[in-house]
Amino acid sequence: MFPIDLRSDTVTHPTPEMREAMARASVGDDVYGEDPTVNALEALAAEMTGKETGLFVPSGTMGNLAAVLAHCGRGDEVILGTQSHTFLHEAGGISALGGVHSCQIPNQPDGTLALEDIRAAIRTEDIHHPVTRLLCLENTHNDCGGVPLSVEYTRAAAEIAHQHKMAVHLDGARLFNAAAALGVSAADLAAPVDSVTFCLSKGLCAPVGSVLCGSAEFIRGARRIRKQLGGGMRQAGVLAAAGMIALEKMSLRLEEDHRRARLLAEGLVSVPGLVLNKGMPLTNMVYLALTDDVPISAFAIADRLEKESILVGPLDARRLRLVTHYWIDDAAIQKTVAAFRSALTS
Ligand code: TLP
Repeated sequence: MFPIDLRSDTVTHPTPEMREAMARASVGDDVYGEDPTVNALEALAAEMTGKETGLFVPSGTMGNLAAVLAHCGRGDEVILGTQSHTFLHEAGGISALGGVHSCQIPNQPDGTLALEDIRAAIRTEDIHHPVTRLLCLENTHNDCGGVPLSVEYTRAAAEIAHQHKMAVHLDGARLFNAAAALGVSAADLAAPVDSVTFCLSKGLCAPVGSVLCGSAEFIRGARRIRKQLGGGMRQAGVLAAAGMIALEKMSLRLEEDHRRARLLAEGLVSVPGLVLNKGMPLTNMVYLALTDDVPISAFAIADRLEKESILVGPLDARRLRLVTHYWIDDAAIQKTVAAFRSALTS
């Protein structure tokens, strides 16, 4: 029996249909551009994000890294949020491997970067300054609670960047969750930006992979960088086959995960000692905090739940994150709420 694994949507296993498609996939050497399934996936990803072309990469981290390195040279500056995944959780790759300087500005609680902060962060022409080359946004914004950023906001932020001859990259690891939550298409959300990464291996359930999309010229550069990073894969069609199902089918069912995240949040706030510290979920993430009177830590609660085969993600001693996905059903939600209640009241 699988545990009820709410630590992330990255834990999703491929569906039986994906496993069958993986077994049947036509493959070729993708570094030669000869894997038909990868080519089909890249074309579909480009179509769904409204971009010219796509590049299959092993992870969201590599997609963001290849994008930043394709947009920026050594010593150039990227503006990104203090709570962004690229700044917090990608091991400093953009500076370690690309020599790219980061200018971090605060994320607002809704995941956005204030437009006036973006304007103020753009460097003036001065020999002492790095050149501000890129703005990075994240949608949905993970650390801000899985919040979706609207088309209007994305357009306004991108307009500022473009006025200053900067490019805009969108970390859309959960772009399809944002699209489902806002009732718009992924292409609508990506239209204002120059490049976008989205992940197949999170809520979309594929075992491995992300796609970076942008103009043909940009992707040519990113393809070389992927090779430099060691991310050129060979018969990757076995992975891309699962990615096709992720895009064609799994992208259509994400509202179900969002409904369950709300159900989970509603259940958990009825448990004494628990509060939602990033508000009611708008997509698939529930961020919880313990009230001051709770005598045990979030780590202790996670250990206790693990004994009942329920895995949750403590972020620090007082906060936890729970993420819903395809393998979490209504019964799992009820069981999780009951387990929290017994951990906190007995
Ligand atoms: N996020 C993971 C952890 O790394 C925190 C998670 O469990 O949520 N962008 C965003 C917004 C992400 O949330 C993630 C993964 C990535 C990029 C990186 O994707 P991978 O794990 O495929 O490198």
